[in-house]
Amino acid sequence: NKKGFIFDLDGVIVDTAKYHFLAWRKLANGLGIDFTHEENEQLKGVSRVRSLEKILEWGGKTLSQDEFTSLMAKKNEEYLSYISTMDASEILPHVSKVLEFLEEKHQAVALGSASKNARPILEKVSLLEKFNAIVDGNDVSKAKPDPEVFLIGAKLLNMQPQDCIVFEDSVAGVKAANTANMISIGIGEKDVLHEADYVFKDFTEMSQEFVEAIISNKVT
Ligand code: G16
Ligand code: MG
Repeated sequence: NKKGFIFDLDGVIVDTAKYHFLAWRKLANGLGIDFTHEENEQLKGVSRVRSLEKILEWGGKTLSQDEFTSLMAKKNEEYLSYISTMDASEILPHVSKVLEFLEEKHQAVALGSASKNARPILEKVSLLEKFNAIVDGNDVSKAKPDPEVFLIGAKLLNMQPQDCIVFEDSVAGVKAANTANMISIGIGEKDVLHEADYVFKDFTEMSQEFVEAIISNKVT
């Protein structure tokens, strides 16, 4: 049996969600806007453009197109400075183990990220060659919660959506996976990711038996 396993990047493979948060908060504070951790959940998995739009909405601010573009560039510069020192030690617990297990079982594995920085990050943590296909923010026209990113992933893996499993840490990403008709597995808090088919706090909580059951159709 062969399934398609599609991994989100930020917050699933590496903990870059904290760097996005720090960079956005710095930028927002510079505009006199603050946002809560709860609001930050709404930025996870969401594109760069949409994230800035949301922050401006929360602060009741409007900007010219030029200012908007320059702030996006500023945020990315700040973010890049955080990720410039990343290495394999920032891979989240048991991620490498899960990827190795899937390889052993000859499963199809893809990345499905909203980030335009996905490839350089995977290179930095030496995981690029673990993926049979990579879909990132440069490949999609519609951001999560639109299912486009995962549907392209399934296509590149030559798998039907219903034979795909998505690992996601964001509400938007779980919605995208559900809309794509894939099995959604939330990585994080149950109360935040309650729309997911299954939720694990992290990959250390997900047993090999569970993955085997998915592969052999005992979990749907
Ligand atoms: C990620 C993050 C989002 C971020 C988006 C765009 O997606 O979760 O917070 O805004 O990518 O990233 P960038 O500014 O690097 O293009 P994912 O889908 O990997 O969680
Ligand atoms: Mg994510």
